[in-house]
Amino acid sequence: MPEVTVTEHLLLHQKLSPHATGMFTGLLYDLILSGKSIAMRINKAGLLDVLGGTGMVNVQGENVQKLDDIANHILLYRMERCGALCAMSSEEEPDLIRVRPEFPQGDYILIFDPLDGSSNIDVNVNVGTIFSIFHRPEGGSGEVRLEEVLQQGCRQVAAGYMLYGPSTMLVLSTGQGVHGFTLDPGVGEFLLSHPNMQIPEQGYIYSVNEGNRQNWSDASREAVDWFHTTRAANGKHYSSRYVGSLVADFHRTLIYGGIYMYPPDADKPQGKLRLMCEANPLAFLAEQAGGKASDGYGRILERQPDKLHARTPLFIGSRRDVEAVEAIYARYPR
Ligand code: P6P
Repeated sequence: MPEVTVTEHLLLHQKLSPHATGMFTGLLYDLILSGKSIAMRINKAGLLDVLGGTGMVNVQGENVQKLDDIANHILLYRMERCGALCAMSSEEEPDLIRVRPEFPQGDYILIFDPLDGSSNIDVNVNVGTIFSIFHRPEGGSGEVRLEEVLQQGCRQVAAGYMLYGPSTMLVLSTGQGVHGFTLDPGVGEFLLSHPNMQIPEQGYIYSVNEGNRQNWSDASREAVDWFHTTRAANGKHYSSRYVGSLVADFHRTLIYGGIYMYPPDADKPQGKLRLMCEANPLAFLAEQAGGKASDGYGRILERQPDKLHARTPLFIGSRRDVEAVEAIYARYPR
């Protein structure tokens, strides 16, 4: 396969929206540079003093790992200087971050989870950076207001993730399909390796933390039990796979099909996953790849966030597998 870089792919193969100009490719350049920097630290984590926790607890109530903090600060530093943003939101930061006036301003808004799945770092399991990109609403000027950031996921102009695993990958959509790029460490470039990624219409893998079963509602139990008793796309029974890193579980689902589920439970009635920095970007990718993403009752991309760190239940993957869950939930009142 000829070596197609991300920039070439965007400029030659993606009819970027008219107002994109070079600002978007500039945004992506600095996002990719941040990912390479994070990947370099993760690949040597065992040799640097970057494993384990910081002893801090973040706005999510989660223990902050050292690499969470490193990844977060790499992205905040780099992206504030990229010249394409007016504001950012990080899973690790309680409040909206407005680009300071001493830095070049742009019209894009970046929302990210700097290092998803970081509880797995100490055991060398895949982790990733998830990002969501919006345009500031038309006519917005002066200090960015929170209302301008709290947009439905269907208004994203781009979304994707960087997956730090056996190879480092960038999976990206700008609204014209989903395309995967693999980092060639020899040249330091992400090169097109997975053009036009498509989720199979039905899969043979379901992915959920069944340890939460005792806290699920009847609807959630029935939805998960469906995958215990229904014949999968391969004519056999469904297999269960759960990495515990959303990016890794989603990436497998994107390629092999099937479904990833994080139902609400008694402890987390709105679900655990964050709408804006986890569910929305992956839902954008899932739909662009021919799949679906639901909260059990409707499209993730139509949920209206009421706050930066809003949570949501998530059922995402093959269209027929997600629809099977929605048909079960439809029989239970909200
Ligand atoms: P549990 C990681 O903290 C994360 O946000 C996702 O990456 C992952 O899918 C999920 O939480 C795992 O949660 O409750 O199964 O450990």
